Amino acid sequence: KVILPVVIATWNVKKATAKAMEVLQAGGDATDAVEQGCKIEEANEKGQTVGKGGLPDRDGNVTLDACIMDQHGNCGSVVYLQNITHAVSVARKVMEETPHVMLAGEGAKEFAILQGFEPEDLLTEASKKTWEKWKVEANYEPIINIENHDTIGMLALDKNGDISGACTTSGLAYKMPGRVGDSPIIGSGLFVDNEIGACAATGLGEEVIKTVGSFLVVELMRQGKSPQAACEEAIGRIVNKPHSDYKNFQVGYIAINKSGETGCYSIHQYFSMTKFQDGINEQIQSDYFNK
Ligand code: SD4
Repeated sequence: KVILPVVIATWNVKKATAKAMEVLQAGGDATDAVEQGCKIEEANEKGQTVGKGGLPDRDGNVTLDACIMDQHGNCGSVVYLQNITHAVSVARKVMEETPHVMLAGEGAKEFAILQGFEPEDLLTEASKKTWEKWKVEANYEPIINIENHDTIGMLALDKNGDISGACTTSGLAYKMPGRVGDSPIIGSGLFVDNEIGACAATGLGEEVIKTVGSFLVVELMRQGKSPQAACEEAIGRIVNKPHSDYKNFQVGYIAINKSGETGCYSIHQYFSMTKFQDGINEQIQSDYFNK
């Protein structure tokens, strides 16, 4: 028998999963849980890949991507959002208050301000220093350091058995201005199908988009695969491409199905998933392809 509720998230984000669990225990649904959980990382200035304090693009602009998807299949997303810390909450407002799914750039920011979000400078002193150091040797190549990732993707299965998910990131550090990754793209960085399960991705977004990774994982689960087997096959789609350059980038998936089974898998070592279930909030090291 499955013990509900369950929360999982990419990387080591125990404070975020604890917040999500607190929301669920207090009677909140899965959508409230993933939003509130993701907000913890967005507000954490020390995390340099999400929300405030996120590392900027190569010109020094912090631009955020986020999305959310609920148990009814509704979704909302913001891309290239500037000056608003809680991108995931703006994505939720797009889902709930507009007839659209995605808002980008200036339009997303104007919408957020109209909704009552306070604009602020997201480039912290620490991230500015890190960027300035990078600029000294900046060789305008995409930086694909496998340690340079900790986008938060979070999936929750609430006590009613409903699933929601959210994803939020400042994207790849020192990306080209205007670049958008997988995280706000429904089906790539996140996908939820309340009849089957859900998946979230982290890592080099371009590779996730090319294989529509999260949708793929959910469809594999629909065909009967466990969350673990589905994540492994989706990583296989990336690494088994002819001429795949997978040795030079990381991608990781987490997934949950309707029965509360979970899985995670990545290309390289050191990916992890945080899981909170039955009173235990733990970091689980992911198995990986490149051994
Ligand atoms: C992106 N997938 O923008 C994100 C980056 C990431 O952990 O996952 N970092 O491509």
